[in-house]
Amino acid sequence: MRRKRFGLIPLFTALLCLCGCAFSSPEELYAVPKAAEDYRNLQDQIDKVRSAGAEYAGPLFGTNTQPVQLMDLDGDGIQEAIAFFRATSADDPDPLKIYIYHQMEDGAYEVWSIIEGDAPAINSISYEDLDGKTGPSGHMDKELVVSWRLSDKIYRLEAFSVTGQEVETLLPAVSYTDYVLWDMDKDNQREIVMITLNTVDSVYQADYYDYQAGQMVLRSSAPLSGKITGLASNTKPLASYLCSNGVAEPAVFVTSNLITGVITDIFTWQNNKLVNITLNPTTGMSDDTFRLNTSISIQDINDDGYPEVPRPNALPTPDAVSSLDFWQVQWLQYDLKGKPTVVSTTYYNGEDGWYLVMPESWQGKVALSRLDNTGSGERGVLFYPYSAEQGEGGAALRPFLSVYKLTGPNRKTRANAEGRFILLEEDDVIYAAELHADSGWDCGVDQEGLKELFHLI
Ligand SMILES: [Ca+2]
Ligand SMILES: [Ca+2]
Ligand SMILES: [Ca+2]
Repeated sequence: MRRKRFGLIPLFTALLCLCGCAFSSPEELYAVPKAAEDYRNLQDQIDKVRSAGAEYAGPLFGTNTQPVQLMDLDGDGIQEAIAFFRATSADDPDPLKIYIYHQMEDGAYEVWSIIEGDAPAINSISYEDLDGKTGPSGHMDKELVVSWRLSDKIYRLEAFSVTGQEVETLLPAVSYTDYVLWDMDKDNQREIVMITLNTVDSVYQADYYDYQAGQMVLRSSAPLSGKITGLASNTKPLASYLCSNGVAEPAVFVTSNLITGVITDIFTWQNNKLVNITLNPTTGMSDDTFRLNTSISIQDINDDGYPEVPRPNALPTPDAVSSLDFWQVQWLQYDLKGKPTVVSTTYYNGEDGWYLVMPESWQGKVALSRLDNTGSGERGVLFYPYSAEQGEGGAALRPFLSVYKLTGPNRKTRANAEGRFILLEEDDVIYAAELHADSGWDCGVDQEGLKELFHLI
């Protein structure tokens, strides 16, 4: 067996007890429930490690968090078992152990190799074919992409290839803030796009690592927007596509915090370079994507498979020219050159979980206010005709539309109150509306039209 040691500066000598819960059933421990005999065979091997002084220490985050996982790493059609341990002895310089077990023909398991790490915990693990190789039976092999967690802000990414008992390091441990695996260059194989925010050395960039001759090689880097303070906590880097001249182009959307709002950088692979397509070279910022409102996230608002970047603008209320309570959102798609196109404009009500597509004729001509009666389970938004020229007090006295979110036992009665009609009904919520003929403004939308414009978030 070959041991692969993962060396780190011994900054973190104290072991954090991050995985103290007691596991009870095999289902909690194993990625895939196994036949009783296989389970016993594997358990025999695992018990040896545990009784020699180790505890389970599965990855903390991501989709693969079980302390025992099954994956065909060498592409021979037989799943290996990957088990995660932490040595209980404080003297062990590499307390984290990733055991890779191979199942033999008689069903018994043997240890193929052990990957060791000097970190308090494993943050996450991914299995990905990075090298494009296939195994003995023609199955795709899988590499291990391990994120070692040194602290709650410091991670290191390392990638390993497992061929039989041989473990090779494809990517030596690199500090990073977040990463995605995505096929950026359209060769049907994913690369690593690593995001690094290092405020100490002022490094804010995305790095593109691609497989070349046995290594993941840093082929290109591109800057993130300057002045960012960290990645947005409610929007993870998103690996997806943008639409350029009708063609789907791989792209990574990275949303970061600024002191006053959020900003999105969009990265694509063009002419053998990683490009931040939204970055304004003059300001060093993706200015066009900046937004004050941090709660409205990138999403595929029009269901066409491409994510849209929100551009929220505060809407007027009857009392104020602008308030931060009501937002009209333009949803933008960017092409490869970073040119935006508005694909939809909505009033977005994150609080009540719905949005309304704003007809062209309403834009700049609507003010909003709230009419909530939380005691009776009624949350309402009123739409008023509004004239920007008049500014303050430019809203009419009477609304032309009310939209209600109704909850509570008598919601059905309230939804059917005179003048109201139902937009959408769920188990314990009814969304209803009322068009007011006495507002003096023809909004150009009838009941059926409004139902089409109304959507849940
Ligand atoms: Ca295998
Ligand atoms: Ca690729
Ligand atoms: Ca879309």
